[in-house]
Amino acid sequence: MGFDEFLEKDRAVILAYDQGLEHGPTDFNQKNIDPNFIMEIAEKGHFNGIVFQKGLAERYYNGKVPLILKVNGKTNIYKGDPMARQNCSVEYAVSLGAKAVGYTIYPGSMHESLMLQEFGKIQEDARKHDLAVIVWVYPRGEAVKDDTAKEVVAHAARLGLELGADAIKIKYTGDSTTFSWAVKAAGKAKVLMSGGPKAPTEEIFLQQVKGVLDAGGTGLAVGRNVWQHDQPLKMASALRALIIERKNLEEAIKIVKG
Ligand code: FBP
Repeated sequence: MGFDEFLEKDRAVILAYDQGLEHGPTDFNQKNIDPNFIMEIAEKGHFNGIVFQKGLAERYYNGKVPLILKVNGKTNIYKGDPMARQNCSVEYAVSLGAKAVGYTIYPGSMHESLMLQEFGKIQEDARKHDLAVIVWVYPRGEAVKDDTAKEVVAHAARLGLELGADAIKIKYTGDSTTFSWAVKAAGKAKVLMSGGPKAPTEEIFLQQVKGVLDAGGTGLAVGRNVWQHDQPLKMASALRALIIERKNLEEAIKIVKG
C-alpha cells in the first residue's frame, strides 16, 4: 500500500495529461495533442508517474512509467457547481496496468457529498488491489472566494488525509510559509502541487515549485507547464534537478534556459 512506487529520494515529479477531457483540445498544439508525444516526454524526461484517463491508457500507455489512472473527470462546459463522477472502475484501472488511481473532489460544490461518498468506495477498492490513491482536491463553488487562501488549501489537504489518500494534489498558496500549513495539515499523506495554466515565465513556475519543496511538499503533478513548453525535456530536467536532485533554483533555471 502507499505511494512508494512513485517516490524517488522521497520526492515525485508526475506528468498530468487529462486536460483534453477537462478543457477540450484548446490546451493543445499540433505536437502535444498526440498522446504518444506525451508518453515520450514522460519516459525520456524520467517522470515518476503519468496521469491518463482510461481511453488514453488503453491506446497509448507503454508501461515504461508508472501509471496513475484518473477514474473521474468532467468538462468545463457546464459552469455550475462542479461534479465529476467515476468513469472507470478500480478493477479496470488495475487491468490497464495502473499503480495508482486518481480522483478529483470539489469541496464547496453543492455536489461535494456525492464525490466524498464515491471516493470512499474507490479508496477501499484501491486498498484491496494494493494501488496507491491520489486525490485532486480543488475547493470550488459560490462559498469559495479564494481557492488559494491559506485555510482553504490547508482544508483541501486535510480532507485528503482524512479520506485516506496517499497523496494529495492541491493548488499552491503563493508562498512557502502558508503552504507549509497545508503540508502540516496533510500529515502522513504526501503533498503534490497542481500546476495550472502555463506560468508567464519559467522562473515564476520554478519559484513556485521551490516554495512547495521549502514547505515540505513532495513534488508536483503538472501538465501544461511541461508539455506546452517549447522544450518539454528541458523543463523536465530542470524539475528533476530541483525536486529530486535537490539542486538550487538558479541551477534549475540555468538548465531550462540552457
Ligand atoms: P495542469 O498542470 O495542466 O494545470 O494540470 C493539472 C490538473 O489538475 C489536470 O490534472 C487537470 O486536467 C487540470 O489541472 C484541471 O484544471 P482545472 O480544473 O483548474 O480546469
